[in-house]
Amino acid sequence: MTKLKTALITGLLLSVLSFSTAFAADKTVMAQAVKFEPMVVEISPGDSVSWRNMPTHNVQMMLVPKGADKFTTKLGDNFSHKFEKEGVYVYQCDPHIGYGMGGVVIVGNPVNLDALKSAEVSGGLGRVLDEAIKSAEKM
Ligand SMILES: [Cu+2]
Repeated sequence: MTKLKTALITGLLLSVLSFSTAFAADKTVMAQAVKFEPMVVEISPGDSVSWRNMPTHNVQMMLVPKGADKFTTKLGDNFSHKFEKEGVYVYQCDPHIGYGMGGVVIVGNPVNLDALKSAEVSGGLGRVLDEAIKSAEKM
């Protein structure tokens, strides 16, 4: 390969890389009363979600794809998280899950849909899970 070709290809690769980094998206979820708005967000691997307006709320990941981080945020804290692993994430707000306050993050393809369908949860989280399955099946 000539030096020119190598340089051209290297330049192309670098611009593709910086393009994808520059356009990594950040979606915002707002806590409103006892709901997350929007309840379901769809992102690509490498994108982030920011939870805002969280004075009396938190996020606890309840169902996540295999190998993904099951994190819990501190009550009252705004929070951002970068999602790397593909799949459906189902979370709840601990104080308000009785009212069905929870949400769903779908990262790339819903690779863990079967696991979600066989998950045994009820009550508020069960309603959030139903929404997660419904959204994932539409993809
Ligand atoms: Cu809450």
